Amino acid sequence: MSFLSGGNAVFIAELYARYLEDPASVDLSWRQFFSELRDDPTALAGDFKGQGPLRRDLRVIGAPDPDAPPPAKSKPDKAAAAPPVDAAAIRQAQTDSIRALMLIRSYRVRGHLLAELDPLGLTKREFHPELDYRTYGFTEADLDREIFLDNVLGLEKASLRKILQVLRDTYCAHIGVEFTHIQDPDQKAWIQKRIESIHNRTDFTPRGKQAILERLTEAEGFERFLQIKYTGTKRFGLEGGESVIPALEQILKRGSQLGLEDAVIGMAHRGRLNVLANFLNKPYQAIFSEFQGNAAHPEDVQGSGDVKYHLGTSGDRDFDGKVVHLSLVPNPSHLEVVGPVVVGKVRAKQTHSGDLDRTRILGIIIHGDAAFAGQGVVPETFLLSQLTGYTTAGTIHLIINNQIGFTTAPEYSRSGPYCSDVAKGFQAPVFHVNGDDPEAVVHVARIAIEFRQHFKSDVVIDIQCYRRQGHNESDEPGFTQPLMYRKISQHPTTRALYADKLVAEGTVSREEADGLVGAFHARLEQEFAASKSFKVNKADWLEGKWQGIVQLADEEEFREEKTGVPIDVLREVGAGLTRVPDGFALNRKIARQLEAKREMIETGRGLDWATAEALAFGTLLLEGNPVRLSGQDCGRGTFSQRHCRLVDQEGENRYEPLNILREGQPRFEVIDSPLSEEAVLAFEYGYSQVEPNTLVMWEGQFGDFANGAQVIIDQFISSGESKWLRMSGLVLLLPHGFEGQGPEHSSARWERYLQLSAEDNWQVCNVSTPANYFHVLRRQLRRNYRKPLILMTPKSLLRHKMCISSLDEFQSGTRFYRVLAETGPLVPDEKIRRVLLCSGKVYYDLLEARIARAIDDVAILRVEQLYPWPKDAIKHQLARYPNAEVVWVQEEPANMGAWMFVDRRIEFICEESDLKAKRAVYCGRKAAASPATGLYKNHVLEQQWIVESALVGDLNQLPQPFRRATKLSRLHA
Ligand SMILES: Cc1ncc(C[n+]2csc(CCOP(=O)(O)OP(=O)(O)O)c2C)c(N)n1
Ligand SMILES: [Mg+2]
Repeated sequence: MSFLSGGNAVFIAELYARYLEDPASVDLSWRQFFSELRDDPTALAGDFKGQGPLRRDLRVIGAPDPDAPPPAKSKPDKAAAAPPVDAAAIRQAQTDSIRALMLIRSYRVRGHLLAELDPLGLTKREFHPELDYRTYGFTEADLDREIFLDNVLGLEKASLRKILQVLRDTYCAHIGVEFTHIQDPDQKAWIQKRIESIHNRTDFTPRGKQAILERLTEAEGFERFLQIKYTGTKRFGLEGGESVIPALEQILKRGSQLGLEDAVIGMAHRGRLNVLANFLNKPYQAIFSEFQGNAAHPEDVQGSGDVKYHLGTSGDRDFDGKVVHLSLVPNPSHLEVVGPVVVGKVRAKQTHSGDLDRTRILGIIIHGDAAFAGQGVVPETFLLSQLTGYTTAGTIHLIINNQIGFTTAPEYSRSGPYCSDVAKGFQAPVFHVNGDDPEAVVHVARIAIEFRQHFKSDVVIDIQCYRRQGHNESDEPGFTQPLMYRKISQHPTTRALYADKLVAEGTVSREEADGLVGAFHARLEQEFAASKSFKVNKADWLEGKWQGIVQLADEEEFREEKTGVPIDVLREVGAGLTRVPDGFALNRKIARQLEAKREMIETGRGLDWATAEALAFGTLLLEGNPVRLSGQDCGRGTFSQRHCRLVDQEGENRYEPLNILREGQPRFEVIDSPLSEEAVLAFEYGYSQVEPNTLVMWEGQFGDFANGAQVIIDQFISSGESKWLRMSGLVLLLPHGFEGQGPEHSSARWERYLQLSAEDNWQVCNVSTPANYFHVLRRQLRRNYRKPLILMTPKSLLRHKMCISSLDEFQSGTRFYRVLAETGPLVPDEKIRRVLLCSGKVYYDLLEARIARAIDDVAILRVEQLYPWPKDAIKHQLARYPNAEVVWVQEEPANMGAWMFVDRRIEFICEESDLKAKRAVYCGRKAAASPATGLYKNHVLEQQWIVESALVGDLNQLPQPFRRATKLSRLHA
């Protein structure tokens, strides 16, 4: 029993009457409750604005409106004219109205729980106490008494029976709407009005109904055809979820009327071929040809290719004369990770096509029910939805909810009632709809796109359906869901049910409905015959913004890009970096930093890391390339080094010097990301695929946190070009270096990137000078191809006295060095006793110790780019020291860092060059489970040991890197 029932109801009715006469006479909590009770949720908004619902509420009992103009003499006030009624009748009418309002409100909140959503009828709920009129104090005897509603539900007054009927039609038929969790009163009111005004149903024209039937016929016919021609071949068919096709159609059709011009779509395996063929109009022949084992792209010979249910495509479609460009993003098997890639692409398109209000370009993500509920990247993606640096003004999410994930039933897949529940935390409305009612599906699709275009926020459509076959077409679903599948085998298809309905109501004849099936089948037969000789057109993936960019064909190692910049441009940027608007209250420490920068530029000496970076950004901007950096706290910089956004100490106004270098320059976008790695990195990857001429960077707070985005690294960044022929120039900035901070903040685990390196898939660098950093960043955009750049970035070197460059090293004619050669004053090369090869920060430790000990017969070479392996450059340098021992020095444990990657490669060089050294000796920490010690003292001892051993140790005595360490020491055998 509810607190609103029985005697309570009478008490509340009295309270309400008092509230209506004088809102201040009741307690605040009751005041809020009563104001919410009203039909129109904007009532609440009114409250916020300090005016509010009260005036309208007064009308409920016919009291005069205090603000209304005086009534005309001839038309006496309604209340005044009403015949006198006895107190008991008034009480009854009030109580009825209140109870009815409570009931109505409950349907708005919970009606979806009784909606008939499951085509199989397996999960139908019949009763919910909050949706039972008895809960509110009504009895059966009250069903036919007229209740005054004052236009709530569009009814002036109605019997309880009628009210219930309208509520069930609107909230409990084939559509269940969850929207009362939305806090924005306008959005809530909009949805309520939109669905209540038409009882949540569209009356389709006969032509509209026929169009739906046609789409269903194609969706079903395509799967059936594949089933006949390629029985048992995996295709992850859509059968059972065919309504998705007319839903997508409606989103675009209505969308095009509301300004939509471009949609980027992401989806998983389920129904993908169907969406490609029947929605994106990929030629049926092409798909059949792929089933026959032919390559999807003519260039496939160069890449690994991918299975057909992962491939993407793009093309234009015409909706009543309005053209919409569509693209389906290729995706890996890893469910849901394509979502943020889609959103990143949409953002880039919006930004660079001037879609200022973001209504021209839309992201659509199609999900599976189990994946939507289970994968953490889903809420991470929603998280980006309304953030300034990432928003795309809302994505439409379509869940193909076939009530199963592989063999796992919903009760084992999630803890909440709906697979979509996570979306509610992000204020998205959720439309649950029965997939066997295609008109209802199209109806909600229409509302969804209208909502998105109007409110610019995410919407979820949960199409509840079933999966007619096993997980794939060779799976036996009866092993695990025998009852469900018995039911499915007897269940007519969505198309058959809809055709029956249209025949019964006389919209089409039986012959017409069957004729559609036959005609489509005949068309597919023709396409099938033609597929045998199908030739793929040259793919157009390097057109548009990618024009002029080519695939890397020759050896990266021998390419040299002009990345130096004329001195006057460097000075212009330098001056801009230190400029501060008049009246800007600069933080005192920052003021000192800017002063130091100014001096660096003026004297041309001592340029540090952050200045080099800013010069790289600034010069690219002046050359017409936008720059986008996103990552946690990257505006200031994790190590307080960047400060590319200055904050006024008085008003907290923000100022970005790089955005005001020169009039008309492109945008420098620096975004402090939310605390997500996976979705943010995926987003930036998507962005980089749209914008080859923007320097797009993602920075990890510390390099190790990139492991939260490992999926994106494995599935997209390292392998995307090989699988899908899509390039990306994305840069990953990963703070790395052993400085005694413990196991977590030392290693960016770059061994992982090195292990993934092959076929020139990307570049892995660990540069050690500001100038080389400047050049490696600029190189990204100064090449005629694009490859991701994985960059280990420093921490202590940001402020290291020796880690500086001179302005000369940035000027025209200078370039990036893959290997930094020894320049120290040493004995002649042939007398060099030992060559230390290393990468990154440890170089400075070695150098300082060498100077301190006045050693002159040990040379140190820095490998700045590990992949593509600069074999020639290293060979060239090693050849200078024919009599030297070769040592690889690293800070990381032997099973980490670059050792395993370089060991054999150095050996090949020694062999090829006929050096005295046969291979490199390892000098570094022993293999370890955890990257670094948590005890600072031990760290210092370890570091000293490495440096000492490298410079003067007996190489024969060095511990075996992979022999088990004793408890006492991580270094000594
Ligand atoms: C991250 C991830 N884990 C596991 C799998 C293996 N897998 C492929 S499909 C699938 C079930 C997906 O269920 P659902 O999301 O409901 O989509 P459906 O196949 O039912 O359309 C699973 C577990 C995967 N592809 N990705
Ligand atoms: Mg499923």
